[in-house]
Amino acid sequence: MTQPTTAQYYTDLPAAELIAQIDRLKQEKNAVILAHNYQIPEIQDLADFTGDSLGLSVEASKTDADLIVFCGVHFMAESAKILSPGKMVLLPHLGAGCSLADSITPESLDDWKQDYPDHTVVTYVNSTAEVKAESDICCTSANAVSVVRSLDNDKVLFTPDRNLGRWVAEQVPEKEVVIYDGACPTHDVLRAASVERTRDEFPEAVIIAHPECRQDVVEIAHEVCSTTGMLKAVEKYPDAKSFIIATENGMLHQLKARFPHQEFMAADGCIGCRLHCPYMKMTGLQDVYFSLLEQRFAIELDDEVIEGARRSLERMMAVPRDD
Ligand code: CIZ
Repeated sequence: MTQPTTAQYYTDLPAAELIAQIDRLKQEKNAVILAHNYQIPEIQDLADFTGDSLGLSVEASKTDADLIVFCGVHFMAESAKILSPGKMVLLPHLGAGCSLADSITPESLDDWKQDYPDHTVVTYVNSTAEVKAESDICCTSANAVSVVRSLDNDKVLFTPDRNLGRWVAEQVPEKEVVIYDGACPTHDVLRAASVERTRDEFPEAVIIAHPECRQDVVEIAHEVCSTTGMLKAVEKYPDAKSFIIATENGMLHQLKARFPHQEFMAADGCIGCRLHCPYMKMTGLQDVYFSLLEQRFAIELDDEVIEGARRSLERMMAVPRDD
């Protein structure tokens, strides 16, 4: 088969025309476009739904769309496929991976489980479908505490994010939580000293941090929550003028759009230059256009993997969210 070249995937259509073409293709193919809160503004504005990875996958499963275009990273599109196995799910940019999800493989999870045969495996949704299938239950940043608390077993293996795992363990001290050594490099790079520097400029600001941040950051935050939780957290402070946001900088776009009268700053004090996930920023309008035009790149998963991963996700969905 002839490999397509990059040139074949380039069009000089201006942005407004690309958006019109995307809209036309979307109607023609009965597609729904999902954008994670960390995507670039143009993609968030174009999407039918914006949100966190699980919320988006659930929304898409409720639609009668034949095609789901997931503007996010690979594991997110996999979650959409797991919840909608009968629909075609497309990831517009094949390079959009996730360092955290890649930090654990089914083999490394299996090795780890051998050392802790009596523990229940709780896996953050930022993981591959194969790893989810090898786990007992999944969790998101919005329900991790409730999921761990809900378990009958007092012995838990938490994977793959060590920061989220530590945060959960602190809140559920009655359980023994053994934590895998993975992290999201975008969140893990942030230190409390950078947040403090931002706060020096805005001393009244409310600090909202994602639980994938390190302990020193979480300790100085007023609120610790998922990206969906951040939108709800802001509502709790109607009189606050400014907020310092410790998560990937794409979240600022959602917050500014929903709360135009309040001010939102990236916690790294450099307009989000460190809180920037290169994978989340790979998808552009051209990728979405070609994705719809040529139905690429379709997520393919073995039935067995879908079944195992779906079981772990459904067990989790039976537990109420924390936010
Ligand atoms: O799973 C997600 O959507 C991520 C990466 C974060 C969040 O809190 O929404």
